[in-house]
Amino acid sequence: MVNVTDSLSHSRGHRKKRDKVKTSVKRALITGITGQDGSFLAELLLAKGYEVHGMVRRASTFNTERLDAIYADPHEHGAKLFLHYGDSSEGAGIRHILEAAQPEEIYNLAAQSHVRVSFDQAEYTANVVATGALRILEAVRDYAARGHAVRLYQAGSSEMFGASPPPQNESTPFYPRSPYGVSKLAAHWYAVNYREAYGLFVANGILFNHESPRRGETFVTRKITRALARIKLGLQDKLYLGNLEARRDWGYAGDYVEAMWRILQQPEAEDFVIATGESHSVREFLERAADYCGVPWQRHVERDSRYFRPTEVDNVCGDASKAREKLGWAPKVKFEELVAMMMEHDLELARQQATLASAGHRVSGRGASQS
Ligand code: NDP
Ligand code: GDR
Repeated sequence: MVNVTDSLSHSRGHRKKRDKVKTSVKRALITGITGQDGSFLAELLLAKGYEVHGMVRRASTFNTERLDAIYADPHEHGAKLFLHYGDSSEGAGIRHILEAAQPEEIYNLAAQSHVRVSFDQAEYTANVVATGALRILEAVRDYAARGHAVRLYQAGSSEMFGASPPPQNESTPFYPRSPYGVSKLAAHWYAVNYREAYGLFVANGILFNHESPRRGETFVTRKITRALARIKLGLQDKLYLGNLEARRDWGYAGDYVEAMWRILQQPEAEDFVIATGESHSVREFLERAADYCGVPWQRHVERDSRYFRPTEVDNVCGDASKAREKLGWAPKVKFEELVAMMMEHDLELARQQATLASAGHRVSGRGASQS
């Protein structure tokens, strides 16, 4: 597990040394580094030779599991990943991290990112997602005024389009349908305003849904693949879901973090839609995943009103022509491959759990009925 405090103190000492010997290594700061996208982006940037700094919020349990594969003890020579405690709800901490890390690129990925939860925690979501982005922009504004050349990526969402009919591109009117969507839209416009008012390099990525085996267990794709695998291995019997008719444009997270990086390498800061251009219903995802592992899903899936949203986004499908033309970006992983990749991963996890269960160990069924 990653020791953030050790990493933080080391990074401060590290900066003192670096101030004396200027290097040409690029430094990036990722907020939300412990999330799905943060972990993929950190891997990508490390592979490109960046020194990567991540903001991690304090939790009572380890929350750095997704970083285990790339973490090296900061005391070791040549460590390139540094973690700092911070939270989007606190501006002072963000400023301290900028001073410690001195990044040339910042990726603001931190968010309460669950749409259904945002209806229960609307005020908190606004604080972290909307005002959190504003706090970063204010810190970046001062950091740039002190002579630092810096570029900021703001993680926007197709949820900002909400009820606007597909296909959605950069000119489609916004019509968010949840506190999360409204908060992301506020962050989007803050970013545009700071770009125009202060000449900062701030770019919005408007990303459609992207998934992976690292997807949080309460988002619908992972909830489905994880539950079907456990049903297949006899570890659970029921899967409770909400609206199966909603349509999403699902891509692969590994492809999408490449787009984030390319957005910050452009000569000018601009906003980009990132999507596959193909949409599927939740039902289609469920059917394909169930076919893949041979589970008769109709026998196991039940509907639960808790998972319906007061206002739903019925249909999103992105038009990423601008990204294709200007960034040279195109998604590599197709829908079918994505489902297979996630199913394979969760079948392996379920096999491990079944082995433990058959040896008499207690195996947690946590998450089987969440969000
Ligand atoms: P995740 O939910 O997997 O990760 C969110 C990250 O934000 C985690 O590292 C989480 O920390 C951190 N975080 C949450 N609250 C705070 C806080 N108060 N202060 C600091 N950090 C916090 O999201 P994804 O990786 O899927 O998404 C990354 C970003 O992209 C998010 O902003 C999301 O809204 C946006 N987005 C995602 C899309 C998708 O399909 N995945 C599509 C479009 C936009 P912890 O690990 O401790 O919970
Ligand atoms: P979304 O993703 O809301 O699009 O936001 P999610 O996987 O939560 O929902 C997709 C669709 O599935 C329907 N659904 C269910 N959803 C969940 N979570 N749980 C269920 O049991 C369930 N049953 C049906 C939902 O109603 C919805 O229509 C994701 C997040 O990553 C955001 O942060 C990001 O901005 C957007 O994608 C783009």
